[in-house]
Amino acid sequence: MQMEMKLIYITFIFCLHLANAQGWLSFNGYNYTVVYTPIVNSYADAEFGCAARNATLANVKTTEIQNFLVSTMDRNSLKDNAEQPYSIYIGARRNLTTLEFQWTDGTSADVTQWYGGEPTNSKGNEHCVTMNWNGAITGFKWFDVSCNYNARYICQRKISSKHLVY
Ligand SMILES: [Ca+2]
Repeated sequence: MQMEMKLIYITFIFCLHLANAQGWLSFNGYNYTVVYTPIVNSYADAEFGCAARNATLANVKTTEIQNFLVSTMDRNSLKDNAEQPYSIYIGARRNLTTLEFQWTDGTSADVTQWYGGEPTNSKGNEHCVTMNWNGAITGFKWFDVSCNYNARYICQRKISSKHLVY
């Protein structure tokens, strides 16, 4: 009997681990996950990482989504990015013709969460967007950055009956 209990307990812990590893959280019809590791060194790699999860980079179209994502961030997992701490790619990118920022679905980013003074488009080379957390200073507000930047990323996928929600 004791052995059986042990087995149930181990199975339970294992499932818990899987659920955490999966790490998808739902909000308003979408699942989101923040990929903390490995840190990617370009927007393209972040896109690829989301595609591998049957997802796209997160389109943070509303303040509600922004607030939800901020509330779920694991601050402790954001500590060891040496080059530029605490940056996380989202799905906004500058359209090089109009210079406006667009989401991965081509809609324009009308509601934005820029940090004060951003976007700066420094050296005319900052066409991607990250949330940045440097404690209360930047509070996950957005920065335009080079698309070859070391950062984590957030993926989203629409919830459908095909996807299990953990
Ligand atoms: Ca900038």
